[in-house]
Amino acid sequence: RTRTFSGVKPTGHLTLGNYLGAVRRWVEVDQYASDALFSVVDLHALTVEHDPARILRLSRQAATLLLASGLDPALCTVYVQSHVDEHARLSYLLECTATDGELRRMIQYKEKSVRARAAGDGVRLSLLTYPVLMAADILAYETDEVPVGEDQRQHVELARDLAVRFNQRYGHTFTVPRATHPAVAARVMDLQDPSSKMGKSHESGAGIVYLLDEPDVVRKKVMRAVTDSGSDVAYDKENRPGVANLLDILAAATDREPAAVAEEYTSYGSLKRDTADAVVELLRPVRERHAELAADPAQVDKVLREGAERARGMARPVVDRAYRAIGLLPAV
Ligand code: AQP
Repeated sequence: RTRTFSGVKPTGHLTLGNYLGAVRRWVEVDQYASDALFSVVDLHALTVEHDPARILRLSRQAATLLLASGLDPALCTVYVQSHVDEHARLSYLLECTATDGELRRMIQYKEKSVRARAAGDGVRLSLLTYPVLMAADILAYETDEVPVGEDQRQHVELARDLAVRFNQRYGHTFTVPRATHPAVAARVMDLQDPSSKMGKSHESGAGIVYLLDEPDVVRKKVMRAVTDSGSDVAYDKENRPGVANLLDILAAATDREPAAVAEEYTSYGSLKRDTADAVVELLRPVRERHAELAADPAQVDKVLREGAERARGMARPVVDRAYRAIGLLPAV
């Protein structure tokens, strides 16, 4: 069976981008079709200025939302990254495999380091090394497939490069993974700024639909989405990014093709109304289930405890093997 790994960072409330780009496929496809692990990757949330109490709250909320979205612990492994030491152990070996040049080339590093400097904060070293930790997340489980949004393509590419390099230098140790992306809505854009990704840690709350937004808030955000000049509806990502984003969202929410959806509309108003309705309906069961699960945190804790135990059992032999391969004296 194919092994699948993916994760979500508790840097903010989960968004429609996270859901359409990643979580929905984990729920509908990956947990059935593969041997899958899904993680709240909390160590990755420490790479920029953070508030400890907030990260703690958001980690619990993200785990609860993954279950509310439909991940079933009887089918897949759901856990928190920091509960499994193997990620950090392996990350160091991979730091000894990567070069600083290849990490400085990462687009996210370039963007976020500029932001951190502009805010007068130092750039944390972990912001540079974060893709290496992500490679460790993936390689520790002999992962074949990494279902992610388009924005993570470059990081999974690095994980592949490191796996190949390590195997060549020290003998076959890691499975070489590959990224998979959804056919539609692999990159959901900010409703207020269709040139930038809808990211949960971004400032513009008005352009971001959160999974836990009330229906009237979702409607307001979609109805106020920035559209392009012109008024006819056409699917043209380059010249009409705002409308194309709405078409992507509506198509993904209703399992259709964006270009076919475009043909059904002649005005932006009705496109926005239908998109808003589709998103409200898509998120309704997630919000309802979240409310139930949030009332029973002990149940979520149990899932995470058992998930971490299973994950540890899978990662430990792989990481031990890597320690031996790289030349470290085994502890007896
Ligand atoms: N806008 C998006 N469209 C499609 N997929 C997306 N993903 C994130 N945003 C979109 C995918 O969701 C999974 C988890 O994402 P994440 O937690 O790594 O990133 P984020 O929500 O983008 O969080 P941040 O903190 O705001 O990060 P940056 O600064 O990186 O944007 C991933 O599979 C991701 O591809």
